[in-house]
Amino acid sequence: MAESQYRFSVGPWNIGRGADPFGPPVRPAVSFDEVLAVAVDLGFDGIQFHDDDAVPDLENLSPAQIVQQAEAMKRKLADLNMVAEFVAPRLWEHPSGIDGGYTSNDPAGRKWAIERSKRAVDVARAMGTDLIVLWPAREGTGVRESKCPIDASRKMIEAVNAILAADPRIRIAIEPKPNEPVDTAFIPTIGHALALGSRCADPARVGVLIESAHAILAGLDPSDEMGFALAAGKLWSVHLNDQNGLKYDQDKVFGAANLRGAFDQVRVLESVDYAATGAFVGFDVKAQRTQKAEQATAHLATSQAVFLRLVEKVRTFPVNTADEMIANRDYEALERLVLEHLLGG
Ligand code: GLO
Ligand code: MG
Repeated sequence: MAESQYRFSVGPWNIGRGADPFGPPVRPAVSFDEVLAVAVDLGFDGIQFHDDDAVPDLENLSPAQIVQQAEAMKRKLADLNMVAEFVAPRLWEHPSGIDGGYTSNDPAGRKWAIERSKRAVDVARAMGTDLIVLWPAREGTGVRESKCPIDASRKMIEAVNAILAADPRIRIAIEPKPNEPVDTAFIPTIGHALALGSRCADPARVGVLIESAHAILAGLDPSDEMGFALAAGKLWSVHLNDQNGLKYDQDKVFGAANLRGAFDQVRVLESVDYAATGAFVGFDVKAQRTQKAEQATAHLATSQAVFLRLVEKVRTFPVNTADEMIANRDYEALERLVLEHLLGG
């Protein structure tokens, strides 16, 4: 049975201000230093970064200045015994990325996206992480006929190849999501991400980050998605959270909508001793809009607590009894065993 200790990570965007498409922010901005203090308090070891979380305003800095600031950030983290887990080029907020980055119909937009991604590689290197996360946010369409899906696939591969070529040590974890902000994304699932990776110049350096909610939005089971990636040795990070069915991306507390589904995700991670691989357990969770500012980090503490409780549930699961039931094809008994175990019986 696995006994390894998990390392947790979080991104600054997980302490949000409560804005949604129907209302403005309801809480004051939280500085990066405050985010760090929360992460330290929770005993997290890693910070997930967008490139401009690490180096604000990087579009207006020279490559040398970017590296200098990223190195300063690395030192700041090291002083707190923390590290950067990954860097993700934030392509979806800048005007040049309005029609998508790598698959934009505008050649200047595509060029910008690749250049910006190379800067993210510089940031990652300077911060001592070899992991780039690509969430292909706007790589898709709102109007299906506006882009050619065959072309899009080719452009995605070209972009991934350009990023791989920027640094021979860099690894890329693709974080697929089927929709939002686009209607239909070109890389909607883990299967697509892995297939894309296998067609790149160096498939060994392309893996995936699985977000629970994104799998659910694609109508898939997050633990099975994880299993599929783990079988290929490609699960390089996770964004644990939850999602109540097919609606907007909710980023709920881990286990909040489907506790059994959360148990199954922890179970699949435990089955391969994921903690021992050194990979982080990352959360991508949002505080409710109704939450007061001074209580706006409870969702992180709860996600971590639920995760750790579920680790215990997995480690104390009566495996032998379950195996007998499986051998006897008595899956109804297995169903009861799982439910009773989760209920504390
Ligand atoms: C949004 C994504 C987003 C990414 C983050 C890292 O749905 O989950 O939060 O994980 O920007 O690239
Ligand atoms: Mg995510």
